Amino acid sequence: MKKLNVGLIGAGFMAKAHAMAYATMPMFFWPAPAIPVRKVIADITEEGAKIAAERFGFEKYTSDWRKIIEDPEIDIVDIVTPNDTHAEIAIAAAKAGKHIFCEKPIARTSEEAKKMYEAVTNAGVKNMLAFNYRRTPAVALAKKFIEEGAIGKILNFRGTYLQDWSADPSSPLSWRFQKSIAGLGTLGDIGTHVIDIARYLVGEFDEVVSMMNTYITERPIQEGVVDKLGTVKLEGSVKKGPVDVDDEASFMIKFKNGAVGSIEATRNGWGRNNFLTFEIHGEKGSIFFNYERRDELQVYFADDPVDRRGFRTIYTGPAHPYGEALWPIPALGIGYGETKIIECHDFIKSIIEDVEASPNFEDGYRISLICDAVVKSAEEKRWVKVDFGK
Ligand code: SOE
Repeated sequence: MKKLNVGLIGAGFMAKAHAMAYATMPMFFWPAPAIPVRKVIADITEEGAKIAAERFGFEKYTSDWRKIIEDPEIDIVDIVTPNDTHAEIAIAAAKAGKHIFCEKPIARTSEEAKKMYEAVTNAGVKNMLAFNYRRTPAVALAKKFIEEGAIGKILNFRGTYLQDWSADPSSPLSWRFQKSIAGLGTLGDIGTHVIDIARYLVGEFDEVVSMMNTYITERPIQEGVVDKLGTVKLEGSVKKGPVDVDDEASFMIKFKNGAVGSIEATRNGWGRNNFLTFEIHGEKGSIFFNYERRDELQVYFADDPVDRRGFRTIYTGPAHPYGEALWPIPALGIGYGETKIIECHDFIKSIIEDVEASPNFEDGYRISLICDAVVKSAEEKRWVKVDFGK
């Protein structure tokens, strides 16, 4: 069976998720499109990279990501570093002819995203962005129902992504709160996941009107760069630094196909953990999904007999998208790991079959342009058309 050598750049939370997916993908999807080989991992320090190689099962390690780009053995460069490094690494990898898998959001700005999109297009390499939630079987099932016309023409999409890990002011000033590294705050970090799902299920955006808020304007400065996602609290007389990104973004949407919708994203919503939800109303029914109950898709079909109409819950399993590769009984449990395994499978399949991966850098660039419109609307307090011609 064909093998593809992976160079993973970064060694944090996402490195764990991606390494696990490379290791286990062929155990789920068999025959696998190809076997990913965990060849080299890069971290900032030699010691960190050595530990990461041992922990995540990589054959080699380096503290210089450029060595991975220059390595003729490497087929796939996988970028799991903070947002400020995505463009430089991806453009170098494209020039070296590597296929690229990159964590979301694509970059800090649409200008960087455009350069990345142009680089992969010029190089003709496969590229994919890790908007993994669309790979949840229940979300793919929603897509199937919509495409089959089961809920008719879509009228309205209501999406949320609510977390609470930054609601506490003593959560440190990690890179996610700094514009120079992250680009955007909540909008870029998790709002983009819902934008990806809305584009996947409903279609392209046309106009937005938005509000953006920063509730906690300074946070305690932490030592080191590792983002602990609210698990660490720095209290007392710790020095503080400014937060220059959004904590919350809420916006309404007009889609190009005439549907309307709204998205709310916050990392300051106490009690909400990974509350990524959508409710879609169509002319013939409705669909509801909540990632915190990700084995379930709720559907309502208006052509059911009147005396038995109501939302019903479908537990995803072998009969549903990706089901044969996963677990043999519905509700045995889909997790974050499974979404990453499916994502890894779909990317490797796109390389082997020589077809475009999805969502790719073009999608990432378009999502960046949508974010530009959301930011502009919040600043100018008016509806803004997304400028896809930029
Ligand atoms: C933090 O908000 C975060 O880790 C995001 O960056 C991920 O994309 C999301 O899946 C989980 O939460």
